[in-house]
Amino acid sequence: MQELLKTIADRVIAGRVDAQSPHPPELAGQPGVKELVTQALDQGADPLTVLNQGLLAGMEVVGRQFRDCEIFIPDVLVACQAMRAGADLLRPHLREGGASPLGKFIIGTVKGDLHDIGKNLVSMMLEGAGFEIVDLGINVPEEKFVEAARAHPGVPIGLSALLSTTMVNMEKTIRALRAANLPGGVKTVIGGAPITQEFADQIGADAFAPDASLAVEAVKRLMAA
Ligand code: B12
Repeated sequence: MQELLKTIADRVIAGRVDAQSPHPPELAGQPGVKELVTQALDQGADPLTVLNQGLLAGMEVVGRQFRDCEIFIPDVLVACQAMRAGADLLRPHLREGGASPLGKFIIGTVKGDLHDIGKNLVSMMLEGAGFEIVDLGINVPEEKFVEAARAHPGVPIGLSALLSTTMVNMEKTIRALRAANLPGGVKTVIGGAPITQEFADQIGADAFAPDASLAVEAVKRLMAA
């Protein structure tokens, strides 16, 4: 199984979605992430292990190579496509069988920021834990968060940011939510690669989680508080 998980990570890095995909030419005819994830699930692999040790392990390498300028935006985009194809297959398996909705959760990537893989993973894990997700998408302005909070009273809100230049928009969003003075207030949880607990405290977010699994716990804690 370890070998298969490693191959899944390698195929994410190579951006190979499936066996029919023309990219990359040197892997023509070879299985892609879709076939390999299906194979792992058929062999009884734990979906969370496939996510963490296959798909996310691959994305970690992609992140490092992008940072070190070894690969460029088009390479990152094909890797993201492969990662998404695998995540789509895992989604139904991550759902707790027939769990009744625990409540809703609003989530979006803040203004100026187009990164959505982390946000989508957090959504997927929360969905799996029994939450109904209201996904506002990417590049979400403060007003849209406020509008959603008004439409879904008492529902906690998750903010995602991946850029140091857009982290500041988390603070603006939290301020706008407070200024809207909604009955019962609004609880916020934030996350994204550059986000820390210290930053969350500094901007007055109610919670922070460094990854999708801990996000589920953080949201459950927020709702119980
Ligand atoms: C993929 C990627 C892209 C893709 C995005 C595709 C997409 N649909 O998302 C593309 C190619 C479009 C892109 C563009 C850019 N990117 Co980019 N990108 C990345 C990369 C390689 C991976 C990010 C990722 O998806 N990681 C995998 C996911 C699973 O991890 P994650 O997002 O951190 O999410 C986890 C946690 O953080 C947490 N989490 C995330 N959100 C939330 C929300 C809540 C509520 C909670 C609780 C938790 C939580 O849980 C998630 C799951 O465990 C990172 C490198 C890195 N190491 O992060 C750079 C990176 C983020 N990008 C970077 C840059 C600079 C850019 C560009 C400016 C590049 C350019 N010159 O144009 C543009 C900006 C575009 C924009 N306006 O947003 C920099 C940011 C540097 C900085 N400190 O600001 C990074 C760090 C790369 C680098 N080292 O230079 N990028």
